Amino acid sequence: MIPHTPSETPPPNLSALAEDHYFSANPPPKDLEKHIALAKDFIDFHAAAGRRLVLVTSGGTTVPLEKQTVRFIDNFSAGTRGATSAEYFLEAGYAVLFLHRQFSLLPFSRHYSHATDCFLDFLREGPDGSVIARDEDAGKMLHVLRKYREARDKKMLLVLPFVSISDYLHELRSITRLMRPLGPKALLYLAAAVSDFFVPPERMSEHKIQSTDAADSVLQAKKKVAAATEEEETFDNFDSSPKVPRSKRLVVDLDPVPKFLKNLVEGWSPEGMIVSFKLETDPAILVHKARYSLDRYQHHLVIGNLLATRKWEVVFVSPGNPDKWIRVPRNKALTGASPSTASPALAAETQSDEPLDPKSL
Ligand code: 9Z3
Repeated sequence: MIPHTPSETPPPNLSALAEDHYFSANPPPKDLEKHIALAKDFIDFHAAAGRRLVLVTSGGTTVPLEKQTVRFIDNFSAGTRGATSAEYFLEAGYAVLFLHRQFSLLPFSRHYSHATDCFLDFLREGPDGSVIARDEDAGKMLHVLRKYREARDKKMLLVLPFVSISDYLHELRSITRLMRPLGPKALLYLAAAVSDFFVPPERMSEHKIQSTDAADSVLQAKKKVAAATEEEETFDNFDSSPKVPRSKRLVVDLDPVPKFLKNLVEGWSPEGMIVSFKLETDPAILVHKARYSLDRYQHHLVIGNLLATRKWEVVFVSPGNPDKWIRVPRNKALTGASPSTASPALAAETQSDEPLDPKSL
């Protein structure tokens, strides 16, 4: 979710003070310490081998409306870009730390987890009651299985989940700080669809937001009297249903998520190579917004994409270079292709017309 601010007034960067405030006001995910320990082992192991390591972020972040969360705001991202790119990075020799939205697509299993590609459709019953791959699918399945096993057995892939925007930011900050000793061998590939708005904890309801006043007598006897007399008769023309009293509506008031990219570039990972993604829906502003982001945060590459065409075209925007569009034939995009050694394309979902070498990024 990326807002277009018509005035182009930059939202405030997250100063060190604001950073401390954000991370102390928004509680960390309950598994953060466990994730940090796993990430540290993984990073140390690959640092000792002198290997390049990429942090791939993938999938959407939720915006909880309640502390004990029943409802949340979400976005469209399935994690296809992140999961696909992770396979290409592995193919190119990178160790991959895959920070993804819980239950979004994962490298390798993504080939068999869409509703249209359910793994059960690829299996059949053998004569002896065993379960085997269908003949027509066995070749590709074996290829994916071997790649998956190789990554797992060589400890090349660490998969860590997040759910909410604050989980994501806590995880991102902790992991990128751990990656600092890798210096330029650390690559950050930020493909997660990160919410720009959130409900700050001081305005977040502890319990499920109520849609009726049925519980008022138990919970808020006094408040109920005030609400009934004052609010139930309050109407406004805020939207197209002015006949609904305000007390019966859910009006969601969101704050901007502090811009963390500056802190990441300057503080959390000053030597790492940083690739961010910019998503827009309006083609007229995509490149401008990507360039604006690059100028503002001074990192290495912004990959721009449009919601409608993201599966087959992206634009690379990098300092001192002309914009570079990478396109794959539409009918080849997202066919579930696995990377081949010949084509370690990074940003596109399948092989690009102009394969890119990650070393050249
Ligand atoms: C992207 O633009 C990704 O390419 C997509 C991938 C989310 C479109 P799918 O998961 O989609 O394959 O369905 N990510 C957006 C990254 C983002 O939100 N960037 C923020 C920003 O530009 C923070 S770095 O402000």
